[in-house]
Amino acid sequence: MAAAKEVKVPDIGNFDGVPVIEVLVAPGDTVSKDQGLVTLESDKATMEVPAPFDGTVKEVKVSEGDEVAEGAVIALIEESTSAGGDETGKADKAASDKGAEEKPAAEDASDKGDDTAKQDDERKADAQEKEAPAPTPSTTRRGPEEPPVEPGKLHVPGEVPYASPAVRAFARELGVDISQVDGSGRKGRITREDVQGYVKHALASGARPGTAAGGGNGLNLLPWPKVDFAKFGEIEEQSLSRIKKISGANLARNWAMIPHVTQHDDADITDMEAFRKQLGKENQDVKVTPLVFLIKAMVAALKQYPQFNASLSEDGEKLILKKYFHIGIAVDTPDGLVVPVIRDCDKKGLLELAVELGEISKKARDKKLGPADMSGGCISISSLGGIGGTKFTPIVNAPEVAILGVSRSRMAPVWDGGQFQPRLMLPLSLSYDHRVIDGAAAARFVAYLAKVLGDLRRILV
Ligand code: CAO
Repeated sequence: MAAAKEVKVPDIGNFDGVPVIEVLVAPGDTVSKDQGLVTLESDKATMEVPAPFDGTVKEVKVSEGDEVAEGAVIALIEESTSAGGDETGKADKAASDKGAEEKPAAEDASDKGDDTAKQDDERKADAQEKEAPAPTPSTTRRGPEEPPVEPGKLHVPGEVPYASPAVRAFARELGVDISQVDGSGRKGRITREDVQGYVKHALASGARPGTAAGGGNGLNLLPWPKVDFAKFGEIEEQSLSRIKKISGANLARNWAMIPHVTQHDDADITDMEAFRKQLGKENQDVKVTPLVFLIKAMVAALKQYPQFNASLSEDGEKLILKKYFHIGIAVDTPDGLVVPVIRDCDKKGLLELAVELGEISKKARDKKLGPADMSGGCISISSLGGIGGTKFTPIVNAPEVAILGVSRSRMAPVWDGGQFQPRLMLPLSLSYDHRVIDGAAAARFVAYLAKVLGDLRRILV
């Protein structure tokens, strides 16, 4: 019998303390290669840590609510000697994949029926509470191991709220800041119903989830219209995907908190397009689209105007200027929008970027992107050029300070001083954070981008 091997958290980018939101296996389970063992959730995404080989789980080293970093041991697995894994393993995988894709922990609990789920939840929390070591101030664990509240005492804002990981996950999905929710459970524990009640109250009072109900940083907007659409005709309800819920909350925050302005301009890409076509003919195994030229032009513009390669500090007091050139690319997937990042674009050639763009787009559409793939971006490009449109106003991807929207190129008559010439024009739309970028700087930045795209030799300057 082979000795059990340690399975560790792989490279998840520059993240420490990433919460384990779901443990998908238990000792004794048969697992097959690539089957998810645990689910981690950073601010950007959720990802599963997969089994590196077929085998049997001997020990699980983490619990829901633990926080982990690269290299942390997740489980001990004894590698199976038979190749290919057995049918049980495959069935387990199918079940766990389904669970991971379709049912966050919180929803699992709710599906059991409110009472049973609530009792299960209470029992689990109680058991874990008894087993948990005495918490210390430096502890990095979260969830049920957090300090219990005195009997009967409700949560006071500012204190660490006490809620199970399932309830926390549920609150996160709804964009609710759990520290704002009062707990009605035993010892002041926050229950799923408390979160639901908070959202209902927030909606009724005009505030949105994630803001203090009826005040705080709430925008004091009218309540969301409540309409019985079925009264007007046939309808069908569809749940939003997990990506849509996460990106939706981010987009709403960025739209509400960043004073956006969008600057439009056109680049003459007639010569660039001729070169692109030539490059495509010479390298038929690589798809070279206008986007890779935009990435290179973006690097040149960021070098020329460094305040666009920057982020505001959390307190809004400082600008953090970046000396690297990592560019986020908005990718449309059936589940929603994701923004993987291509790193060190200044050091890569057009063909290398084209290959990488193809790889990350595929990875995004195959739902294989992890937090590391989506972090560290300096500025984003959202290209709808392959689809159509003349202009649009993209939303800045905080904490970046600008985003470039690209629409479809078109032939247009351009006056050359003596006559009109047919030129291929590419519409550019730069949305920027007006707290950081002045309108004149944005106009110069986009004009420079257009100049580089009009004469690619400028990339070398
Ligand atoms: N003008 C004219 N044609 C364009 C173009 C433009 N600006 N940009 C791309 N095209 C062409 C390409 O050359 C390609 O043509 P062929 O099929 O003849 O080779 C075709 O349109 C399709 O391109 P593509 O979309 O597959 O490739 P891309 O490199 O341009 O974009 C990717 C890749 C992943 C960014 C894109 O597929 C995508 O997902 N875009 C949507 C992004 C999005 O949803 N943004 C909105 C976010 S909300 O702010």
